[in-house]
Amino acid sequence: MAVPSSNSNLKITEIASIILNAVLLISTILFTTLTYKIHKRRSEVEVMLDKAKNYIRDLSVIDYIYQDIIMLGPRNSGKTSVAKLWSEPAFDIKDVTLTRKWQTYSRDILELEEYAKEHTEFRINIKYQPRIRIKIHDYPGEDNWRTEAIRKLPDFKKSILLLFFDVFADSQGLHQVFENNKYYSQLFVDTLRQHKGIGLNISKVIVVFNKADLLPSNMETEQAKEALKQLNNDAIYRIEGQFSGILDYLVISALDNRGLITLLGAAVSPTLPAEIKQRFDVEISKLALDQKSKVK
Ligand SMILES: Nc1nc2c(ncn2[C@@H]2O[C@H](COP(=O)(O)OP(=O)(O)OP(=O)(O)O)[C@@H](O)[C@H]2O)c(=O)[nH]1
Ligand SMILES: [Mg+2]
Repeated sequence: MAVPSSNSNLKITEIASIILNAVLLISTILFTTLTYKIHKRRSEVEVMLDKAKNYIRDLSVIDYIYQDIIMLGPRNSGKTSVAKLWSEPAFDIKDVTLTRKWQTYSRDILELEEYAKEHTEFRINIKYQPRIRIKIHDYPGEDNWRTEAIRKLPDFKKSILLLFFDVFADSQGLHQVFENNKYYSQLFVDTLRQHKGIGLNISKVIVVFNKADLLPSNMETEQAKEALKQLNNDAIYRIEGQFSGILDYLVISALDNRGLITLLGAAVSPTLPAEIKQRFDVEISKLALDQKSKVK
């Protein structure tokens, strides 16, 4: 029987040891190369991240603040004229045509000073540029559109309702416009009451007496406001019954721009976050003053 010699056993052990050493050496080389590459890649990623952070720090994110403004009122009361002037200041209201179906107009009205806030996850200070954007919903002044507008009210959060009244005056003085009373009828109030929860969505209601340019030139705004409330007392009584507490009155003119900025301010300011509201009020008062000085 052949017995393996101790010599050949030694050879096998030597070969195994060489192979093991070679494997160990290759593994070490691979491990070192890989560690080096990972480290290098990590440094590259860190540099890239730093660059990205710096880039983000220099950026200014637009912080849109949206406000829905819903315009109601009888035909001819000037809703579209005001909506157009707010969205295209150079618009000539003589070119306005009767509104046939519900329309919307959007516009960024004011950009306020930048502020910085830390991103909680990335721990970077990000600059925000608050920009106020209005969306005006203009409805034709007919009863079926009034009903449709009320039905849609719950779709908007914190909306502002502008209730337009038509105004007519001539050399004989102010006259009653019956369409106002007809539009803001008992049915108007009943339709509002049918939609429970509407009150929660409406932040402010402004009665807008438009066409102030037709009023006697010696009539003060406050005097005109009281006279117009008196002249439309049935409609006003119904509106007060529904919205007292969140109701305001403004006398404006789309023809000579009187009160247009003040109305815009009154429509946007109530829903703004406190820190933005203060800055907005200051800016809008400046613009309103500027406009007042330009009224013919
Ligand atoms: N004098 C005067 N006329 C105005 C004023 N505002 C609007 N008008 C005129 O009144 C008419 C009706 O204006 P619109 O803006 O179309 O009224 P509206 O409420 O949108 O009417 P509908 O779309 O029919 O519901 C137009 O001839 C306007 O030029 C204003 O302040 N003064
Ligand atoms: Mg219109």
